[in-house]
Amino acid sequence: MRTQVAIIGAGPAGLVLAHLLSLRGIDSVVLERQTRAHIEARIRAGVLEQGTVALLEQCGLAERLMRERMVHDGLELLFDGVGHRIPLTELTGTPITIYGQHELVKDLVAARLTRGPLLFEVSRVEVDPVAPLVTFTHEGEHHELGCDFVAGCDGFHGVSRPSIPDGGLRVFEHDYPFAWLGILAQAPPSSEELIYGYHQRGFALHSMRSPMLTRLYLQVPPDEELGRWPDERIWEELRLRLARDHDNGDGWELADGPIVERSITGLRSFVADPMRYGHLFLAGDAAHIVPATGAKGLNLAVADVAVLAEAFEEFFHNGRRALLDSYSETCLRRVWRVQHFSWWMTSMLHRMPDADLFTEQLQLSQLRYVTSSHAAATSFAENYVGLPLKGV
Ligand code: RFL
Ligand code: PHB
Repeated sequence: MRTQVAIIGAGPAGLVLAHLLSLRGIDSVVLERQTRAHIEARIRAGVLEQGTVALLEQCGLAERLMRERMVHDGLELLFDGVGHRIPLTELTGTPITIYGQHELVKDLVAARLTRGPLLFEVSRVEVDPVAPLVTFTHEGEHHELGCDFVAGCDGFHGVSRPSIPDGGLRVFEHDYPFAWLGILAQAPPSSEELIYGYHQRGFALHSMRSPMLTRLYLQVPPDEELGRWPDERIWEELRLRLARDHDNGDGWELADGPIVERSITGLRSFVADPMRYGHLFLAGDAAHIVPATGAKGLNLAVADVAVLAEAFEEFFHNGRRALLDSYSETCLRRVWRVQHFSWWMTSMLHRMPDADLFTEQLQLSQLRYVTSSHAAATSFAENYVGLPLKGV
């Protein structure tokens, strides 16, 4: 077997890259460890930046997204029992889109299968970033896939990044002393927009997937077990953390319903630099992780592969390597902006386990500033809706 670009991983990064390459007449083979049903049911991101939506639209991947998405012009920061709206569109000219990552993955898989090979349930994937070569097992048979380049789009726990020899990368990391317990519930959203809640008991987030599906998150300890959170406890804690003061409240209540999915995810910041070794290019979560508070991971993954697809085009069509050589630097500028924003938003909104009263007052002061100063709200909003794909 031979192809121009071997793509490891059929998440948003791998699937969007495969599509962009196909539109440019560049062959690729996508290898995915999981089944199709598994990746199409994996509940993850929900917020798409306008730049991500525009790119998907331009390359013909957004037909269902444009029909079914929810467009939000603002979000709410809730603290001291009072909600403060940040009017994102008014401040930046740009709204955000709510559309489930698993819905997007369904659209991307369907598009890919009409244009080129995507193999599910591959195992024993090994990457040689220098040869370059990818070997794997599929339907009981061993395969060797020769290629010009490998795109490592296999997420944080994939095999691409570990195939780089010691010393080939510098890694920057930051762990947070908490995790998120996320649920998807069959209940109508209790607000038209997202609510990010800062509370003495910990952070809570109200999001949604459709007029009948609510997505909610609670800050929990990093080693928390799901078994300790029966449904009643989850709803009670969400009600406490998302509550409003009676004086200012408008009778707001959190609607509940059957919980159809639940999971606990740690929060982490991680950057691999450079995002390249030999003929292997890393993209998306394989190269960097941001805490989910800023809603940026999927958007960063798409931004990476937009840059990578252009670089491959320059190479295959014009024989020029300059864009391949600048790939990592171009992406990392955006990655670090997003790292800072995601870390900053996380630090502002979460309850630190060892927090002193001083830290708490700093958080509250920052929240008051962001929600009362036009300049601070605009800075928050332009980062949240997403800086331009290029030129960060
Ligand atoms: P993915 O989606 O992890 O896809 C990697 C794919 O590679 C496969 N794979 C392999 N395939 C072959 N061989 C191997 N050895 C392999 N090892 C792994 C995996 O099965 C998988 O299919 O990475 P990608 O494409 O880089 O996309 C990144 C995004 O998925 C991620 O950044 C976001 O989900 C992060 N994220 C959010 N991002 C946003 O932009 N907005 C959000 O609102 C948002 N919310 C979230 C999030 C992530 C969350 N979790 C669960 C981590 C909320 C949560 C709770
Ligand atoms: C989601 O809807 O899953 C979501 C929304 C905002 C975030 C993270 C996740 O910051």
